[in-house]
Amino acid sequence: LKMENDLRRSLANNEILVYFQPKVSCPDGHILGMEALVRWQKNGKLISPADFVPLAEDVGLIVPIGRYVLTKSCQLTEKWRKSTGQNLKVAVNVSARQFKDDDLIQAVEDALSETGLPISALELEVTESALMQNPEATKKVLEELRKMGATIALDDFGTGYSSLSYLRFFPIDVLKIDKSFVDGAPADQDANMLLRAILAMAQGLKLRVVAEGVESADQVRFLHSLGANSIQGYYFSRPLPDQEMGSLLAKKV
Ligand code: G
Ligand code: G
Ligand code: NA
Ligand code: MN
Repeated sequence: LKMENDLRRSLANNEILVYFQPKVSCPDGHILGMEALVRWQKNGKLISPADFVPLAEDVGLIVPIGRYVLTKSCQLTEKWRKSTGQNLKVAVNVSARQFKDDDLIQAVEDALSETGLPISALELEVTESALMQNPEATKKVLEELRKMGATIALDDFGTGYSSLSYLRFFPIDVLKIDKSFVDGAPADQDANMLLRAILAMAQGLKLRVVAEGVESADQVRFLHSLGANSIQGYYFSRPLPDQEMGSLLAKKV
């Protein structure tokens, strides 16, 4: 309860921060865009989303926090698009609770009109388990967002328990291959075989792919050899505060 009350005050106290992790082209490392990753700066200490997003979801605070992250992400990305002249995209994570309790379409429209970001630059990342909490209703919202011009990415792909038929049921543009599949590559033959199968399936279904958790040059080479064209991970960059993300863009793009 103490943590819930602290979290309740965190937005008003400017303690909710948005970090950004670059998504880069494989193998050359050209920055294509970034994923927004929320942080809670509580008494000077950074708390990772794994340690407060589940609580925020349970008590409904993920709705105002999610709106804040969305608006901040659109605002900064529009600034970086202007300063670099590059067609950068931003990916924002969305929880099941936001589909249920918030008018997500209105939230997106508000964020875009407030910031001027074109909707073609906005990607929404949804996990398989979030999709499965209310498949029919979630599908309708995603179809509407996609019709408006947003991109839909399936996060943590391969870690859920649902059948692959949902890849056709939901309007999905991008698969984010979970870090657990990338971890073993290229030393572990089983990991390599799974990555190869996922990439072949994605190509067959005409889905774009982002490999997550890429930490080594060997992994970059291997993913490139399998036809992966976009990667995210510590090898290129950790999630960065917005000023550092801005500096990186100024240097690299
Ligand atoms: O940044 P980090 O790797 O610690 O993120 C851990 C988890 O928290 C990831 O699964 C990510 O999807 C989730 N997460 C990060 N930022 C957000 C956010 O803004 N909203 C929601 N709903 N989840 C987030
Ligand atoms: O949304 P998702 O659950 O995929 O969140 C990505 C999480 O993975 C974030 O917490 C981010 O900090 C973390 N992450 C991103 N790249 C790497 C990486 O290369 N290695 C490790 N260990 N974690 C990573
Ligand atoms: Na994510
Ligand atoms: Mn992920």
